Amino acid sequence: MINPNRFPIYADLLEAKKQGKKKFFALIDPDKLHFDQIDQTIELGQTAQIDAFFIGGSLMVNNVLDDIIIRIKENSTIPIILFPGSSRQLSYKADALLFLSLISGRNPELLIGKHVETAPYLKISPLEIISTGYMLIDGGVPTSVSYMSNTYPIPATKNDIAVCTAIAGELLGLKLIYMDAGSGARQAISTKMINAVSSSIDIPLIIGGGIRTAERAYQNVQAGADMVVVGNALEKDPNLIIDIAAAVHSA
Ligand code: 1GP
Repeated sequence: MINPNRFPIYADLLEAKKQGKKKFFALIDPDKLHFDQIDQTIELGQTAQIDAFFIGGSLMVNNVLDDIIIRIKENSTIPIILFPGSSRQLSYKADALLFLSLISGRNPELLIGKHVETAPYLKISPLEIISTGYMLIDGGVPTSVSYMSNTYPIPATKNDIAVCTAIAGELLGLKLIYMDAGSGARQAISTKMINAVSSSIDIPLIIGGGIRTAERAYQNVQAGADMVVVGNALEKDPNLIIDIAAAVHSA
């Protein structure tokens, strides 16, 4: 039983899954979004009542993580979840952090090494820590995550490998599975793979990477995704937030 006082965001995700309510998260990559675009994205996110802002990126060369979080907090009530591309992307000002274990890869640093380094900081942090099995799926182009993590993604048609990897993550006690084709993927994850994985696990499933339209987001939640993440497409057209949120919430 999850304590909702200690894990309010995760408890809400579990409750939503139980009730069949789907969630939409907008990803903000501080390196890509210009500061003048941020205000518009926050406003649209608030209007569309998105379920959270994810913040993270592969590099994060701009030192603006705290500034962006403060800006969101000042102008919206949407929860902020860190989706860190590295162990340096930590801010105590956010609400929660996905403690990612790259279970599709075989790089020990990203399975446990970095976790050991950051554990003492996370233990004393006010952040809600949500352990997450992160699975990269081949999206048709080499992605930043694949290069930076020095791992191969799971081939796009190997549903059985994806299923077994997700089950292993669940049995290890991870609280979420996040299947990601990588930011800017040419092909989003197939609805067949989403369906196969979602029907094999009981923990919530997040899908991201290469989702560019409300239709695609809708198909993903219909196929079994509990949550959908979109980043790239919103950088090009922030107004998409409204359509995608409506599509996901209608499912
Ligand atoms: C990437 O899943 C996220 O890690 C979002 O991908 O930027 O392609 O929407 P996009």
